Amino acid sequence: MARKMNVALLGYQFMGKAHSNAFRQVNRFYPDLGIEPVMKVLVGRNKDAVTSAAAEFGWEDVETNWRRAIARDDIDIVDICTPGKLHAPMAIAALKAGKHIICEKPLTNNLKEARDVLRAARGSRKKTLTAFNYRRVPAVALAKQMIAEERIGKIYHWRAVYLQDWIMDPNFPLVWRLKKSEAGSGPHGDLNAHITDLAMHLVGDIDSVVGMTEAFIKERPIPEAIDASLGASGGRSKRKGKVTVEDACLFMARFKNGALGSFEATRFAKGRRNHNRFEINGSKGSIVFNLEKMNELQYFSDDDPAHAQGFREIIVGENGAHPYLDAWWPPGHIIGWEHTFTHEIKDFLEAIEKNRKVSPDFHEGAKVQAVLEAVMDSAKTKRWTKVAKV
Ligand code: SOE
Repeated sequence: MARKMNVALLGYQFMGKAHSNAFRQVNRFYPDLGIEPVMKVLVGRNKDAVTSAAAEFGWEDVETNWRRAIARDDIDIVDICTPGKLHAPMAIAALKAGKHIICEKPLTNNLKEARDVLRAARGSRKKTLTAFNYRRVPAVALAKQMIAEERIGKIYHWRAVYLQDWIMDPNFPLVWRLKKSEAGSGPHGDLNAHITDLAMHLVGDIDSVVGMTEAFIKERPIPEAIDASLGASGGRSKRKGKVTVEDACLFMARFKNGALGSFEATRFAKGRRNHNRFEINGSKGSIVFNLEKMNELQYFSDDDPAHAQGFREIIVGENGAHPYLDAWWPPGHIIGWEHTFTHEIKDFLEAIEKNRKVSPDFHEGAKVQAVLEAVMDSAKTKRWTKVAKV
């Protein structure tokens, strides 16, 4: 009989929806975890909106005060899916209340907050997870396995881009993701965070970085003003506010093991809706992953005879052979983006049940934060910058 653990989910927008779906699915496809997560309480400030989200996603109860939700004795797991500025206070409160915690990425808005979270985590026996979901794409997990099997040999290069285009219209409003006080940074914390985590997961720790940022559109319509002006100006607000984050951030890195890396995150790559791609070149082979074709992994091997060499496309869908896929469909029946969250929750619950480490925990989340911060420092000073120890 699985033991029940009650979950409080803070936030009900995009990530709240993705995590809710994962909590709902996880036992249906991984029935032997030993834990049954109970979707106990969904938390949001607006009572009507959170109530209707709870009904839609399948949560038993709602709460409009996150401190009250975290303090509840019947809550075992806190899952943080709010804008970045709330991650640190929520994670610290949940650690103090002795809960297991999942926190969306980036762990915090800056390195100081990440250190505060780590301080609060000291001595805690509870599990923490920074929700870098792309580690849980089966093709990425396969890349990790193939690197460990030494199929590509010594790694020389990491080359990654994470490209989007959703804010290219200058009339796109000044939403929270475009405010430093809310989001900490722009695509750097939002997208470079993902590819930095993947780089550290697949290649290793980063020693030093040099980066640059640019804000292409400096002012945008204020959303409240758009609402107020609906009708009068056809939904176009005249009142504008300052964009306080970058629109693009590129950086280069030296890994501690000698490999060289390049990273690019932008919201100004026309036509690239969610283009998360990396290439790794080693002494014996190369690996390429592209989220838009997430069921495939490209692999070049020196071991192939010269006349048959070339990049091959592995369809990552074999039960028994490929990570995570036993639980889903027959071989070759592909899976999607939402499955990565189910895999994440599955690994997290398994770690609680078996009392083993789950990765990336808050310490690893803070290490990503240290890299992001070094890049921002370097963009200001225009110098190579050492990544701080955490
Ligand atoms: C928006 O840029 C976003 O939703 C990110 O916040 C997610 O982490 C990424 O997976 C998709 O794009």
